Amino acid sequence: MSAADISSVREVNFDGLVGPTHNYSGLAVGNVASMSHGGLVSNPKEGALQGLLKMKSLMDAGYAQGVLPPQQRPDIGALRDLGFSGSNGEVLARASKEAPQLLRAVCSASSMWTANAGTITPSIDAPDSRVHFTPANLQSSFHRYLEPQTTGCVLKAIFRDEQHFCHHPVLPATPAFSDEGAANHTRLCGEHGEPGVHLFVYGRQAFGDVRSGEREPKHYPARQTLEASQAVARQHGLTEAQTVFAQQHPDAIDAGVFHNDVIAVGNGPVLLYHEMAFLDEEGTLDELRTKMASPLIPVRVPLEAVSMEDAVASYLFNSQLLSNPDGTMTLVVPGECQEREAVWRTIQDYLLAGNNPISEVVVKDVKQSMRNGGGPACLRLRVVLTEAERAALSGRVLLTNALYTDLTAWVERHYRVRLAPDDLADPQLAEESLAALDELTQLLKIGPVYPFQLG
Ligand code: SUG
Repeated sequence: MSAADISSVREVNFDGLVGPTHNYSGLAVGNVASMSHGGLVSNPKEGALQGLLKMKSLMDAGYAQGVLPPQQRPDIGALRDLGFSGSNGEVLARASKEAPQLLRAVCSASSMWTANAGTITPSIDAPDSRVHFTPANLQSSFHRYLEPQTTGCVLKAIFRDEQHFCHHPVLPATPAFSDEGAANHTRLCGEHGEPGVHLFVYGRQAFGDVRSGEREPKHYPARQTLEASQAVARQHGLTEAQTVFAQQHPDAIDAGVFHNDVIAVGNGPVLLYHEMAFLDEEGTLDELRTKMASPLIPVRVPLEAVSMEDAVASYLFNSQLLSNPDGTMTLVVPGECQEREAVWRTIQDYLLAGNNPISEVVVKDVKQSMRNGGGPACLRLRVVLTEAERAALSGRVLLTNALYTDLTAWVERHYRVRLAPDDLADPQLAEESLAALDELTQLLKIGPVYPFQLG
């Protein structure tokens, strides 16, 4: 890669649009917010507009911002696969009566959390100098297991140019290869255009002897396996020198940290993490330091400053850490961080006042998503791209003022302001949703990606 190419490299945050069926169904075991808000009435329109406002304000601040469409929900095809038959209305009515938990699952708008869409390796780190993609199988829960097929179609529609982009198959959807994507993957480097080291964090090991010192959570599931992370790294051609595999602390998982991105966030050389993030904290940092070409800047938040309860409730570590041209960093935190005194104090007195590149904190209201356990960092998939790769994108997916205006008007036209669990069986909701998505694919110019469009 030429020097010009390297300096043109930018991180693009692709945020997931909140879908028209966004609701609170309490579907995610081990995710405290989802479990405690199940049954609440949601406001899909407000959720989508909150997400769009976050995207717009980051675009206005000069960060590269992309957008990914939601999925086709309700997934009536999934209900048919499970034996429900008849017209769409009959399928929905029967599922609502006989298996309401299945109906709730096929209506989930969980694809908004694009940090779980897949794992991406930038071309700078790949042996063939292409950007590599693996959609996550999300096999730990039924509602999320329904996502990877359409995710793969969407990624292939946008990153279509084979000269620049390479797509890998989803890992086998079985517990041994349980994969939740970029939420458990952090690339650390100097500048974005310099070679990176890939930190893969897993919750359990599926095969072989458990490594000495390893433990597993007792209450909540570990969603990422070592074997899944290793397979993704292999698919992308990453070598041992470019990878670090670290076990997540099992006590953190039991406290509600269902992904690493609920307790750590990294960008460039900075790794902001809670002391309970890794089972072997020192070993993980040492290995990163040895393998990275630039010095690692660890920013450790101790338990005495932020309790696990505060970390999980505030989502401080699910913030977006964004690089600025002058070498400083901006932390985009959810509004909930202001509601917890210890967290807000830590941000002011420790993060902002500390000896680290974080120089600004920006607060965003993404409450509709937060009530389901999705903060600012869950809502985005980071893709590091050169200028040539950005130019090779298909579709109208990089946010501009015009696209923001179009998407906001689209949400205003199609979305409901109130969705209670009982509304999910309404066949009208399914029709509204399809009409909205059909229009969206035209607006984004990505061609057909949904089952109802592909036939
Ligand atoms: O998989 N919540 C999602 C939240 C994912 C957040 N992503 C990251 N941390 N990267 C999950 O637990 C809740 C759906 C419901 O209960 O209706 C849900 O799926």
